[in-house]
Amino acid sequence: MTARTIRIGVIGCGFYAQNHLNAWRDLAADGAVLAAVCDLDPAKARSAGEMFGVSWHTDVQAMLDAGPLDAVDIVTRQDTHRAIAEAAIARGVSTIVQKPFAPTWEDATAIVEAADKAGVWLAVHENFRYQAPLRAVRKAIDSGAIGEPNWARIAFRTGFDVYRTQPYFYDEERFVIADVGVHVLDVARFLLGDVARISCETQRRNPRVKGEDTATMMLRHESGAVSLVECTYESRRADDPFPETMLEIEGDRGSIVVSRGCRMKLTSDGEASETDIGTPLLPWTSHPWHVSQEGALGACRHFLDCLQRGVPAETRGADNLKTYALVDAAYRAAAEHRSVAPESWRA
Ligand code: 89Y
Repeated sequence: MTARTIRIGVIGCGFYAQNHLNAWRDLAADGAVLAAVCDLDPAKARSAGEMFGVSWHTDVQAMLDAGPLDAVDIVTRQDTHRAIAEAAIARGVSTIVQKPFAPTWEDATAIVEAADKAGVWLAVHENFRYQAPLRAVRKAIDSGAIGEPNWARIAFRTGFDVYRTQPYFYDEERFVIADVGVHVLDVARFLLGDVARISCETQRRNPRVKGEDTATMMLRHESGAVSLVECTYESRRADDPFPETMLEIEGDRGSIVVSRGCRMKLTSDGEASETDIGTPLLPWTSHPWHVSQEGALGACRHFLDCLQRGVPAETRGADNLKTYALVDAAYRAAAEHRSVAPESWRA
């Protein structure tokens, strides 16, 4: 049976949106139809429209009016997410929202509630957990090779010049945890399960930025496992791993260590093996961004499959609120010098 086609409109045609556009095009054979693009900036909208051979718009309502669309993929800055998501949800259009979900908890929950009320499918484009290397780690854990994971260190440490392509970073009040910590915290949930409490120390090591550029967090998972979750844009090292996530996970039977270049060392009952868990470059990906670009494709592939089957995504709105609550809890923990239970202080 041929899979149902899903007509998608991409809203926001900026720097990172190019990856979503390429991903949807790559998924054409699986039933994705990139149907329209939209950006407030006519030059960006037109350029994406022409490049991908689809109609382009500068107004979201006009794009929705032109329809018909099954889904929108919102890849704009977070302060615009709520209004755009609500507009799509009001028309019953399935909605994918780029991370970070929204600037505030109130906005994020309002989007989830609007979708629930309207019975509309909603997902957050939280893409790290869909990267091939992190899927391979999850698979290794599921195989039972290391036993029950009970300790981990998950780190995104880089000195790569992220400000060149994302200059708004200089002015973010909530910076590295909200931007990339949100991914790493989601990975911690993905690999070790939900979190009972979190503590956090933040630093501003680069005087040119407004917010924190370094965070060192410690999590107690509901399973009893403990993890250290680190993120920084101020790590000066040769062989910078950007944008790979480095990790070490220990269980009662063994361990998993992922090092730069997507190398996974698996130790199981004293036997060690090493594998390459990366993937080859795609025609539209390049180093160093490849791992992240491939993760965006993995996320789109998962969303397409869920939309076709009519099932919720792993990173559905309600699930992503748990990651969002963890981000908020990290900021609160840092400000109040204590550990914070993400769910309870939200309750
Ligand atoms: O903004 C960040 C993200 O979400 O992934 C990589 C990034 O673009 C820079 O670290």
